[in-house]
Amino acid sequence: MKAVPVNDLPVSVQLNVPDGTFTPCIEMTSRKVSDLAMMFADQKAVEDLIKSGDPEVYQIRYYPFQTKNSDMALGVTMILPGKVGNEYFMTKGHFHEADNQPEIYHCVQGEGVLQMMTIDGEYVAAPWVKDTITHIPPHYAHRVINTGSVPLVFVASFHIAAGHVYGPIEKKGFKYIIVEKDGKPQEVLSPKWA
Ligand code: M6P
Ligand code: ZN
Repeated sequence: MKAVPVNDLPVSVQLNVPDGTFTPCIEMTSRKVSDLAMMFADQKAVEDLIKSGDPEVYQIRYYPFQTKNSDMALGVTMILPGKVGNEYFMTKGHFHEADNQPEIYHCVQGEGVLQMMTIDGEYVAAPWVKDTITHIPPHYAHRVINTGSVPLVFVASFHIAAGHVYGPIEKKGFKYIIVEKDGKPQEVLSPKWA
């Protein structure tokens, strides 16, 4: 993430819910299937999608509210509807680097699942609809999955000092994956945990 401008004055941004954009915005990151290739169970489907144009899976917009002595940040993520094989589009998912750092996620559009899991595999899945707000305590990795047919948009509030750790999720993923079965989302044990 970019170097953070220090600003001790109040800041407001204006969110456009349908596409998850807001103004002004400091940084936008786009993640494609190739950026989270190792996260999906069906590696053949990953390869085929990359060959056929490597579609975008989600966009993150970021605003760090860095003052002289505080470090709140805003992240708005828009996950497109879609699947890799039969597994729904999702964020990479991460732990926080600092072990005293929680986060609040607010789903403002769409439907899906917020998966949370400790490093020991203690797993909690929160079903998400518009305006579900979830507190993610310290030590829980977090990933959002879009199981609906419109972009899922969620607002995240966290401290910049929380940091992101992706390694354990890249290696082992979450205990369960969410796949479409008979037209509906279903939670099944991840092959990496079987
Ligand atoms: C939220 C916040 C960000 C995070 C983003 C996408 O906006 O938690 O810190 O980067 O979601 O999640 P990930 O980094 O796991 O792809
Ligand atoms: Zn986080």
